[in-house]
Amino acid sequence: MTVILIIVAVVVLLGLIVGLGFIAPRNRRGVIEPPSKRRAPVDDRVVPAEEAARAALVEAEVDADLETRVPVEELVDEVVRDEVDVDVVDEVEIVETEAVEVVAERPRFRDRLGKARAALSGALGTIAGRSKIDAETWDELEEALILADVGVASTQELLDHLRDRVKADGLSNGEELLGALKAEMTDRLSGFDRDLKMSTDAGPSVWLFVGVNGVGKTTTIGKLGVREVREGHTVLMAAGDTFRAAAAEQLGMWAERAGAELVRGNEGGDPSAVIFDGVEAANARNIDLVLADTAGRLHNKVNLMEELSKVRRVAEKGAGTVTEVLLVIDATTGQNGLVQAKQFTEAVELTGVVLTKLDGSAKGGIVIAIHDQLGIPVKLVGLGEGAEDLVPFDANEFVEALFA
Ligand SMILES: Nc1nc2c(ncn2[C@@H]2O[C@H](COP(=O)(O)OP(=O)(O)O)[C@@H](O)[C@H]2O)c(=O)[nH]1
Ligand SMILES: [Mg+2]
Repeated sequence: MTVILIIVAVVVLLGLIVGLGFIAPRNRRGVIEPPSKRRAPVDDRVVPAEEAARAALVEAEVDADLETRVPVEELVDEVVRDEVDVDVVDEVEIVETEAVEVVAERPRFRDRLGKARAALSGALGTIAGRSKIDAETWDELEEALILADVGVASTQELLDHLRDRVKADGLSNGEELLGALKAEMTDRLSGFDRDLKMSTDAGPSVWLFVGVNGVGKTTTIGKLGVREVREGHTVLMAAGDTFRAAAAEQLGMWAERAGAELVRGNEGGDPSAVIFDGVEAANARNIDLVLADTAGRLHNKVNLMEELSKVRRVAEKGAGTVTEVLLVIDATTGQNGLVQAKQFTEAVELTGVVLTKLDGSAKGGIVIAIHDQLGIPVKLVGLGEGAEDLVPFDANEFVEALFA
């Protein structure tokens, strides 16, 4: 009996010990916390993909030596592929836009050159009425040409040539003299290649726009973007004017209108970096053409010219080819435009001129001066502020309009 009691006591004791052993790991509420629900410790080294891309882009910001920098194409490519929200990437934004249909109606020189024509034709009208060509006729013609912005040098060249013609062809009155002047002007404007070139190599073509502030660079890019998209090209606009944020906004509006893409940087950022990244983004997306805007002012002229030389070099460091460097000149600034052109040719080799605002108070003669004195063709002419108001320069049509 005692033995049975002892066995029972031992069994009860063992039971108690085992029972307590099960209860011990439980918490007060009796719930076992599954290990999977436990919070992982915070790891500061884990960064979201967008932030990583952004950090990489910021790191890759040009200013330092571009030869040794991280190749941006991979980064941009990654940004493009990951469709990162443009707001997240504050170093380079790639903005997608949709094409908007624009009704094309090309303005004519004759209709828009009102002021230019008035300047010349008033004076020429008197000359046309002369029955003989004498010293007075030559003086009047010289004055008319200078007033029409042809410039002193080109006016002298024109007059010398006309004197020869008068002798050689026996011209005897004002009307014949003007006929010879018209022919000579047309001749001086002929023989230039005014086509805008596309690269035949792989990778995008880059058209760079330079010129002082306010001449119409951004507007010209916008108009041209509309035209090129309509003609079947894919276009990316690079907002290389980082001087003011508003400049990128203005280009952005044109990009939207044209159905082009936009790459922009931060205000005050490196223009070369923005344009380089624009070219790489265009390459990654098989875009044909990059229209690159630049600032028209910096702290001083030397800075601006150095900046532009760098932009020109850097624009070709990646996959693209610079096929046009277009100087934009405001025709209303007259001979000052020629001075600007001389300065810009020292910084970059120009392939052509865009002469804007010929619809304004411009006198038109600057066209002759640019061809004569610089040997650079005017490729495009701005005849207004609208999308359709950019036309290819046509020598015959232009001279006809001046004399009409
Ligand atoms: N009338 C006229 N205005 C123009 C023409 N091209 C540009 N503009 C205007 O000139 C001003 C300056 O142009 P913008 O493109 O901002 O010049 P940017 O500083 O060189 O980029 C704007 O108000 C344009 O609308 C043109 O061909 N004719
Ligand atoms: Mg601008």
